Amino acid sequence: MRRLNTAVLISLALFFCLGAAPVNKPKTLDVNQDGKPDVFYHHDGENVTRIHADTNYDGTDDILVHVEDGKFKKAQIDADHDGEYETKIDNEAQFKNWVNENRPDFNDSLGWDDYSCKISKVFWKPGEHN
Ligand SMILES: [Ca+2]
Ligand SMILES: [Ca+2]
Ligand SMILES: [Ca+2]
Repeated sequence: MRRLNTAVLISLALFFCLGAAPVNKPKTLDVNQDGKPDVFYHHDGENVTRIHADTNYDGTDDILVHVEDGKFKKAQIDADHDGEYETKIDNEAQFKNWVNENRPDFNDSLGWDDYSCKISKVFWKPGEHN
């Protein structure tokens, strides 16, 4: 059984290394404009599927947002930055409030009203590059 699992894992690893995964490179956003991306938007070419962000700019992700079918599913937050996601929020409005209260810098990049936007609309907001 263990050997079988190993074989499956190796095949999966090869599969991802050789092709499939890099097709849709995550879009990134540099919130504090220090030249390093702080928010990563994974997408399937159309919808955002997952977002992770480093909201205290220490180089380690501390917010993970799961999006399913263009809708907010849940967020995991490492509010004390110890590497463990100890806070879970599965309510969209609640997450928005949390971001607004705790990470206002990220209101525009995380606290979205609508996750169902097509990827192109999400990234080229009015007033930004086109
Ligand atoms: Ca940055
Ligand atoms: Ca961080
Ligand atoms: Ca933590």
